[in-house]
Amino acid sequence: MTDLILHQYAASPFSEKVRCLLGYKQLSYRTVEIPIIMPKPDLMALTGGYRKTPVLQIGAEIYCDTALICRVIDRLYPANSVYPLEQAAALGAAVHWTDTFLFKVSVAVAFQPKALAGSDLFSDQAAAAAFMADRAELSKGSTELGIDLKIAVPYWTMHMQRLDAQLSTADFLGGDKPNVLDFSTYHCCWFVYKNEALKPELEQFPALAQWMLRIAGFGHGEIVSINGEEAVAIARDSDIATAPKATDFVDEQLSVGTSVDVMPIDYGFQPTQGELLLASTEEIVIKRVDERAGNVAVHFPRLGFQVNASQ
Ligand SMILES: N[C@@H](CCC(=O)N[C@@H](CS)C(=O)NCC(=O)O)C(=O)O
Repeated sequence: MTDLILHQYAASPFSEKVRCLLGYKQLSYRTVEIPIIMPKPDLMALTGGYRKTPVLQIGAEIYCDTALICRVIDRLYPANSVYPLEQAAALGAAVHWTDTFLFKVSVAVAFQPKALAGSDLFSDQAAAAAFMADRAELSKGSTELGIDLKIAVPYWTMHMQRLDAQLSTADFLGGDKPNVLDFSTYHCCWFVYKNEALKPELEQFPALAQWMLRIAGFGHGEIVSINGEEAVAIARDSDIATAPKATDFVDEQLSVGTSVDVMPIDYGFQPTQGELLLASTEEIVIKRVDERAGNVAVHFPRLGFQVNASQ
């Protein structure tokens, strides 16, 4: 059993990205099933504000956003790395596009009226209304999560055609082995084609369908489920492992020890406040003290986040 604890929920596409990577790496880990909508009190005790799904915990180290979570898993378990150095920049760009733009397109496609008709969540009117209100709050002040279905559908079809063409030449987007782009792309496809009303549309993309079976075949690894309170207690009983470091890049005006707010730049504008431990070109880490979780170090990827001195 590794020390990894994944805070996630079953229907979450970004959680599926990480679960599949953990399956590929054949790891055993713990999971906490977090609520699909706010409030998420145990998660907040750990992140201090960041509310998106999933979050990875290792003791008192809390990792936000799958862009960082997948790198951390790969760094700790480097066998069959999904970050081949010879493609580092190209993959970084492609994965960012996939996890932002393609994900937005997939949300529109997956939430189209014919897909919602058969959904358990949307057949319960009160649950559907609570979900819609929560997601409106999540995207407040942002246009990054919404795109009209009419605009989204041709984009989706175009990319599915390209994927099908590429995957007719190789088993994975990474060639004969998967790389991180396989996992990013998979969670968007999974989100759309796991819906019974949309599944038949996959038939027009046979190589893509075979690739989806290949990724699904990795499984999710070996999972032991714990509850949020247990996870918070693990954080409280652990020490922060990240040492403060004035690295080669610290944002102007900011230095180690500065009180900062860290927040996504796309949606989910709920800041996490803490004391800067590290701000490298790749990662931002802040220390915060929580009354339940004690001292925790909260990590964010640089890409997709902003750091501002607390007012
Ligand atoms: N850039 C983030 C995106 C995460 C994201 O948008 N996750 C969705 C669920 S798949 C979410 O947070 N939805 C709102 C929620 O779960 O409260 C990442 O890569 O982790």
